[in-house]
Amino acid sequence: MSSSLRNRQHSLIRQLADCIEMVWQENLELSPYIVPQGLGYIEGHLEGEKLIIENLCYQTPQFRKLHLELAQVGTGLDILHCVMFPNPEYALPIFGADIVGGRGGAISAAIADLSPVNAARSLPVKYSQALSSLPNPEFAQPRALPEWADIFSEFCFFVRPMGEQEEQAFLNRVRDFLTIHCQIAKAEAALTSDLEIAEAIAGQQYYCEKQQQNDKTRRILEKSFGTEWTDRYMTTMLFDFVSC
Ligand code: 18B
Repeated sequence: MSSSLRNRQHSLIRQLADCIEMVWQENLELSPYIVPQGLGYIEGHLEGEKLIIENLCYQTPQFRKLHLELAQVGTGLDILHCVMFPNPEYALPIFGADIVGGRGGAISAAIADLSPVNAARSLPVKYSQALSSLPNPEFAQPRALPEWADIFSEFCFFVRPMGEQEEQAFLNRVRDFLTIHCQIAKAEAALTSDLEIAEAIAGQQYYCEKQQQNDKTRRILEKSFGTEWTDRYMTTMLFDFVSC
């Protein structure tokens, strides 16, 4: 996608959006994903603050939905949101990332994780081995996770990157996570046990219900689109799940 929005966003967001798309294209068999009616490109401005959202989605045999979202609030706030929802027939964790920052200014929040959604709520050994062997740079300002965030793995990193060098370190670590994830996913065989598939579906539901509790996301959307729209958006576009 040659996005007009990303070219106007914070350089870390632009670089990460390009990186995510490149890793997907190089490693996965992408097919189009039909975005719900009216939710591809969205503009809203209820309380005077204009919010623009661009959504890009794909699907693959291993992933029911790959979602990359770029958003711009007013003149000062840029957001990148990305979630890779596995097809529940594959025993894969959920990759998620969220970057929030002022344009030209500092990034206030940068988070990425591969979150387990199996019954044991622990990452498959293949993942923990690969992730443990990555370089793990120190960030000067790590951030504490909120209360709802018990869904994340021990590899989750949540920081306020200080300066260009830390932004690049964040980008490199996300690229490593994505590459490991796509390579493991590509080689993964489908589950054959109905019980394990049901557990994967329940794990995705739990993940989504927790993410839907993020009031900081909700508040930004509500200011421009109201509560009803925001509720629909958070449950159908950002964190949708299939029930058993
Ligand atoms: N998120 N984020 O995606 N969120 O979507 N995000 C914020 O500096 C949006 C995800 C996560 O401290 C903040 O405090 C909007 C995924 C966590 O209480 C803002 C959209 C993950 C926090 C937004 C969006 C995720 C957080 C506050 C839709 C993880 C900290 C920024 C486009 C995989 C929450 C700040 C806390 C913060 C906004 C995590 C403004 C509008 C996939 C843990």
